[in-house]
Amino acid sequence: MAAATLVRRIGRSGVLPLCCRPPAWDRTPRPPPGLPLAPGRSFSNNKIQVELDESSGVAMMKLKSPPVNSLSLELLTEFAISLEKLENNRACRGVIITSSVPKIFSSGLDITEMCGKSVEHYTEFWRAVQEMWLRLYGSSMVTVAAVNGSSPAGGCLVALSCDYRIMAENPKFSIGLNEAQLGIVAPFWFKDTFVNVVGHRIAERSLQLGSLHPAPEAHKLGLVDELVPEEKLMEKAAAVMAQWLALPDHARQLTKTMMRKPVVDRLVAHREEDIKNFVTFISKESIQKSLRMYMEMLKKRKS
Ligand code: CO8
Repeated sequence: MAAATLVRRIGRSGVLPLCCRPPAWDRTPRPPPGLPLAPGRSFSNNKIQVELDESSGVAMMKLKSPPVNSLSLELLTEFAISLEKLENNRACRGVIITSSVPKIFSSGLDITEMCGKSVEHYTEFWRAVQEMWLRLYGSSMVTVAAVNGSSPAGGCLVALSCDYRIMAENPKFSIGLNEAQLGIVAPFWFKDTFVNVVGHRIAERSLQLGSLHPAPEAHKLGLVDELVPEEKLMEKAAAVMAQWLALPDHARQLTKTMMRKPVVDRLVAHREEDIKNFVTFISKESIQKSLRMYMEMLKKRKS
């Protein structure tokens, strides 16, 4: 999607450009349960479907971008807009993120957005990746990832950024930050998010090896909190959500802020530098070659 189209898209959403607004914890806190709530809303676009159940205060966000839910500029933008709409809706207190594509949660960043494009495009793309993460990691809502398929790299980041991860117990589904396998390096805030979930040693080994962990191994490492049979995934996600929502919002939100703010602040403080680093790195011919070879390998694997 062209930059101008995206700007128009953001304009139509009625939501200010995300980079202009303060993080969730600098805004007015959500009202305690029991106070009158604004009307809820379900909405959908080309890439994401969101359904809000006003009685429970829980939204279901489904990624629906076949064949593999790769995080394109368009999907990332819709993702951030959807989160922002929910964040601003007082009826919504929690979000369950899942996929409507069978066997795939998300295949990570759309590699075609990082191949053979202009510096302007890389800049815009990376800003959108940052924005999605800032919105999700910094969300004041309870966020639960119902990982119903494979989830490499950026897909894993989405899951890691939630408060809780439940994965379908199918050993064919794998999850991890496999950037090293593509000849690229996970940025510091991917790494920070990973370390905060699994600890330094596991993150260090897994990142260096670019490991994709089958679901049972991911559970053993603490990368996902629970494994459940696929058919029980949504039921379990709803139960976990209810447990988290049983606490007073303000106490949970302030605790979340205390735990996550330093990591978010680090990216916010170095955002432009991070974009510059990405653009320089991804523009290198050697990196472009690695990405092209990786895409060819994916295609060959099929035939
Ligand atoms: N981006 C773009 N296209 C993709 C991606 C992707 N991430 N993943 C798959 N595709 C494409 C395939 O090329 C294929 O295209 P086509 O139909 O035209 O041949 C189509 O999607 C379907 O893919 P598969 O046939 O492989 O589908 P399967 O169901 O067999 O497998 C998988 C699904 C497991 C998701 C598999 O496609 C896979 O492993 N994909 C690669 C995932 C991956 O490695 N992602 C990493 C992306 S990089 C990232 O997220 C972080 C980058 C951080 C940047 C830091 C730089 C400084």
